[in-house]
Amino acid sequence: MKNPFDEFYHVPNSQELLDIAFKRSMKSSAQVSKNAPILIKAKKKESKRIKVAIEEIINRILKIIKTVPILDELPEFYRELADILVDVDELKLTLGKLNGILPVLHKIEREHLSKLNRIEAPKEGDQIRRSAFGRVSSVIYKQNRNLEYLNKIRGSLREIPSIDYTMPCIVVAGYPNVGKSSIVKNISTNKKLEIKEYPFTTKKLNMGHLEIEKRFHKIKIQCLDTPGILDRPMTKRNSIELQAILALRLISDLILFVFDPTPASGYRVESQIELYNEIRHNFSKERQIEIIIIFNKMDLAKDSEINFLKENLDINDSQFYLTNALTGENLDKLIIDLKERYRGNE
Ligand SMILES: Nc1nc2c(ncn2[C@@H]2O[C@H](COP(=O)(O)OP(=O)(O)OP(=O)(O)O)[C@@H](O)[C@H]2O)c(=O)[nH]1
Ligand SMILES: [Mg+2]
Repeated sequence: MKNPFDEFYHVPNSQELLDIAFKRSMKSSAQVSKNAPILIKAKKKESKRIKVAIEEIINRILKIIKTVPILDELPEFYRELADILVDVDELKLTLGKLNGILPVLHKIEREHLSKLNRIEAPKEGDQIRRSAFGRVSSVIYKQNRNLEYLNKIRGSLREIPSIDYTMPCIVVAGYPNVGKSSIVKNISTNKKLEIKEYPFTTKKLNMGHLEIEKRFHKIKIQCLDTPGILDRPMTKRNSIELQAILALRLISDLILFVFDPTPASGYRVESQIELYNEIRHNFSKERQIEIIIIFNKMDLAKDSEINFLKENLDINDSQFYLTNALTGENLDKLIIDLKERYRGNE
């Protein structure tokens, strides 16, 4: 499913909104016969300007409200992710406030059009239009914080990856700085992933794809890079970690758990093991989702460090991949394994 926030377009601030509306309004021309009296011409011209400006603003506000999906109707993954990324109550309140000014704008329009009807000199028409624009501006300026808030959260909601529920999804998880993004970059089509020597480089979910050739057709597998997770209680986890937890909980078909056996990541191996056990118990066992274990940074890892992990996880050499995500060493074996799993019995 395409990211439901994909069509949440740029939200203009108050000034932009007013500029657009007033510009359109002043360009508008009323249909009035050349020979009509000047007073009639003035009335028609100004009433058209008022109508165009207010209509433009109302339409734009309605469009903003409509492009934000109704959160309660979204699939669980998107709904919960939106909940992590933004304050959903504040979002609803903001949309409500914007909706609330629509009747006010209609009222300003009605009042000024009726005043225009009663003018006795053409120059009064200009004054009434100015007064209408003044009232509209003051209503819209008061919405500036709401408009800017919407535009701000739009940034993070639009970055949510599109998930195809009909395709398998491998979720790559582990402690920060262990090489998750380096692995996804190496094995998938997503070559844009940011890789840095410090933890929490990845702050959001990023999708990549792997293509698998079946006998008669190709299938695509999704491969999701996630932010690092620390071994700590769920209530202490921040919104960056929670995105990874959510992906594990709701969209993983297979988990690649990445360990850094060396001190390079800056985190203790014992803590990584604790996290692995939590994920195994909470997100894999019940749903019978398999975990593939990766010991990354093999170029740095000492035998003693690898053995320590093996012993503590109680696994043998055939139960993990020893990889170097920078050179790709042994990742080819991992890809073959993944392809075997998804190729199934052709
Ligand atoms: N020597 C060595 N360095 C590696 C290897 N894999 C990754 N690195 C380095 O480890 C650092 C972290 O790599 P990332 O791929 O950003 O790690 P990550 O797990 O995605 O990190 P976060 O997004 O911060 O959680 C970078 O400096 C990488 O160059 C490896 O196999 N060997
Ligand atoms: Mg990363």
